[in-house]
Amino acid sequence: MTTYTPSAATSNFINKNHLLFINGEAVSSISEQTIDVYNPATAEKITQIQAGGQEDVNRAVAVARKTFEDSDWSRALPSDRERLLWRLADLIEANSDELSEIESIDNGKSAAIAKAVDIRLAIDFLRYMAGFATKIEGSTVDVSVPFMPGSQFHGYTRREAVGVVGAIVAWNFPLLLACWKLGPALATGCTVVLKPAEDTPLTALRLAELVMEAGYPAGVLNVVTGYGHEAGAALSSHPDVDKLTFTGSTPVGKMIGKAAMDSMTRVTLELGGKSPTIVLEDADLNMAAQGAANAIFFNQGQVCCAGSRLYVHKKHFENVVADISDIANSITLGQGLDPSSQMGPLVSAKQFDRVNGYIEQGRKDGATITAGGNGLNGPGYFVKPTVMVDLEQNSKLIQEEIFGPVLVARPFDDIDEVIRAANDSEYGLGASIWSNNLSHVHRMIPRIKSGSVWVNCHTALDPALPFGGYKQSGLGREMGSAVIEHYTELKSVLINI
Ligand code: TXE
Repeated sequence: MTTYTPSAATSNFINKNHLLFINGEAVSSISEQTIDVYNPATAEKITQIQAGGQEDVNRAVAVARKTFEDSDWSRALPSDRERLLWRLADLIEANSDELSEIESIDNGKSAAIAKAVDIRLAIDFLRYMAGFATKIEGSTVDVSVPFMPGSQFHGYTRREAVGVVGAIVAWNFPLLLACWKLGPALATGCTVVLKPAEDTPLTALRLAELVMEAGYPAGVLNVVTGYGHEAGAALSSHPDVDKLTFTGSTPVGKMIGKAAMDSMTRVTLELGGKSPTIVLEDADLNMAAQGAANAIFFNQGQVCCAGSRLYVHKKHFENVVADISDIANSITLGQGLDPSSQMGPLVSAKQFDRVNGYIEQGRKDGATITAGGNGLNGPGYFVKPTVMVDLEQNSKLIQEEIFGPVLVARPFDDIDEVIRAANDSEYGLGASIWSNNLSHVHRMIPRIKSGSVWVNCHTALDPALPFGGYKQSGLGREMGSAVIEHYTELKSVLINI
């Protein structure tokens, strides 16, 4: 197996003694327990992190509370918050080679793709959020309190930072997801306790260093690494957290939502998906086949809005499936630091077993496999891009989130049928329609129950467009101006003049 050597900066960072990051300082966890971190391309241990627990979360939340209530940060002007966020985005950009290498070694994804997509989107989003720091507005409201006749009033609303934010994120886009939480928190003046996924904690720790370098006061961003059932559960049930924001699985999202309600903590959840890719009769078929392949195989299929169900008009079904299968067979699997690698390994042994388990289930259910259909023998957690047909709409592989490079395709006859099939899911995160018939497309968009609908593209994200789920795909929205509402409280003011 070829060994790819990262830059000296990346190696130096990975080889550091990784501690928690609280109040601007690297500190040991109280228990001093650690968690091993692996490179999923080689299954080798690369470093270890602290296994933070309840007491560490208590420390971090106390610091975040103090910093929110009484510090230079609590007195920062909106223009200060804007300037700092720009500086942070600039620092991420200046360090994007290192960050993408760390992400690649920790998560398995291609470093080149991480730089072009994950890190690029994080930078653009922070810059977009920086602009909001100076544009947080309430409104004046004409009021006439009916039971106080004769009085005159001045009524208005203000938006105020929600306070201490507890952010728990998944491992599929570690830095980007952290920035999706951090951006609106820092634009509005909140403080943050971030719990990265135990599988991919490293870029969050590097981000904490960059936050300090950008000039943020200590205590604005605190990072507690650790297991979900320990550090994550402690953060989600902490009574002094004002808002929780989570990206991860739907079952854990529900647990976090329930814990949040015990102390009426505000909560937004970005959860799983089973997004349909719909190819209509009139679509540009080459574009649709390439687009459908990208929709499922990008990031090894570990994308919450991955196009994991493909519905193709019956006239083109066999051709489109054959084209996607050819594309799948041509994808080069390899280590993320290998510049020729187009697809890396899955993030962990757990995900490797899970995805292979689904492929086996598909076989048992009578699927015909037209590409892939197995994992590679180790080391590393590589699964071949896989395409399956001949499964029923109610089969597990069509209904459950696999979170790997596995596409299941079905033919359809007419638009009503495909809309019924597309909506026949407990999830509702994304959907794409491939067509050049504007009238069909515009009539379909309102009928599809998902937070995003893409036309002739899939998983195309822009900081200005909100992102989030219908149904069991979540609550609330990330990005866009909509996210500001989730990081602020709305206060009504009425003055008897
Ligand atoms: O997710 P978890 P897992 C889906 C996807 C995947 C499956 C399992 O289908 O195959 O979930 O992945 C923290 N209290 N998605 O098990 O457990 C955990 O430490 C508080 C879709 O890795 O949800 C990590 O930081 N926090 C998803 C984060 O939750 C807890 C992305 C996500 O881990 C916790 C990831 C608890 N009790 C997985 N238990 C998407 N929306 O894209 C765990 N965590």
